[in-house]
Amino acid sequence: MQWWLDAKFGLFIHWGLYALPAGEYKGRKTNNIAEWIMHDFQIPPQEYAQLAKQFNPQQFDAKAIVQLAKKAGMGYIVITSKHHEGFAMYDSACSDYTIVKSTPYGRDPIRELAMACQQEGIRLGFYYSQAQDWYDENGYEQDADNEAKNFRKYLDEKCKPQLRELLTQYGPVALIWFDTPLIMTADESKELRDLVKELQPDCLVSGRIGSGLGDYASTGDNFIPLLPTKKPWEVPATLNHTWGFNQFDTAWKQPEAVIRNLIKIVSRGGNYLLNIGPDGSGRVPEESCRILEEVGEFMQGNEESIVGTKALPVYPYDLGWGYLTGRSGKVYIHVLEEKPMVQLLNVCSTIKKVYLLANGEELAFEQRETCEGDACWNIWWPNDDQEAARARLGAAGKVDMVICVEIEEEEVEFEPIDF
Ligand code: JFZ
Repeated sequence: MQWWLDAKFGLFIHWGLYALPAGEYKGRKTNNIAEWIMHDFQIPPQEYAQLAKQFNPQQFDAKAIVQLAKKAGMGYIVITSKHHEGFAMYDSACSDYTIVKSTPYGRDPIRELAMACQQEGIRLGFYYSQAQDWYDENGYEQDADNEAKNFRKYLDEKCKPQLRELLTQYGPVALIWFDTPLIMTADESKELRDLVKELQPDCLVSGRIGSGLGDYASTGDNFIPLLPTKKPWEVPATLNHTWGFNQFDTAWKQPEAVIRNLIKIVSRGGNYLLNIGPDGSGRVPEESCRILEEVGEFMQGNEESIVGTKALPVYPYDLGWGYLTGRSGKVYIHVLEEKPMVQLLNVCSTIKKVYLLANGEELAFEQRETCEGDACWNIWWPNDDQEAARARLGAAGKVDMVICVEIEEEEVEFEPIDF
């Protein structure tokens, strides 16, 4: 799974029939995430299924989405192949409830995305709601009477056959993003994991397969672990509140907040899986595009400090003004605030060279002991003028000024605090 560890940044796509009501059904607005509208308003399956007749997302442009992800510096894409609503967003032979068979659109957007990803050299994974299926009478539903269902039948007749399709019809699949296992047993989760690995041994399995059987863990939306974890982890996150498109949700995160999150997550060794929700016409909300484009401007000059980095040993201080990332022989100091100069205490590695990552400008440095006898790095901006240095970095320095410190040693070493 080295590719996944190196990628650090991915694009999540939540897209399904829920993009049509987009947060409002029969005059009623939902307060919850838009892809839950069928459950939240208890819309009967046959009624909800009528949405398919209006689904004709002519604006969906797989190539443009892949390019958006690439420009933002993302290394993989994960798209909903079937969310809890039960509707297959791909050409599935084992159900009639699919975008190809039951909509006027009649095309397979996932095939188009898979082809675009292959052309652009970006990995593609599929979200698949393995336990919840609100359309299938034997699929689980949160807060419903699940014990009465014949889940075995659903597993054998829908879930496993559909997974088999996804893993045999679209070329190499990077990962299956399972979700909300609810009361699935460990054996059932294991059965799905085994099926994935049998069909594509290199395909990763997300943590929400249940019973700790994932190759990595997913946290809750924007929950970032404070301390190192046993398993690799990823933070799935939205750009506003909802995953699926909600016409009323305008609480967009600022690009600066997204960039800060990315750095914080990567500095702690995690991945950031950032979501877009195309609307009912297939269009990606303009705000989402704008945010991702700005993240791309940061990544343009600073990608080396994000992609392919690994978590450093835990630095003993909370810097407040920034974060550290690194790779063999290099430490990247991410400076997010105004600072006359940059000082790091308790770092003992030997400096070779210090420069601004995005333009290569060298910075003066000093390696010494403080009056207290602590190892210390001091680094100065050219002419002691951070603002002028920031201006020379252009868009790459707007939020974060990344200082690259080349060191003699492979691994940076921090002195523990001993007082
Ligand atoms: C789930 C889905 O129900 C939701 O629609 C969306 O697909 C999201 C990515 O995943 O919601 C969850 C599931 C688990 C947590 C948070 C949201 N969690 O563990 O904190």
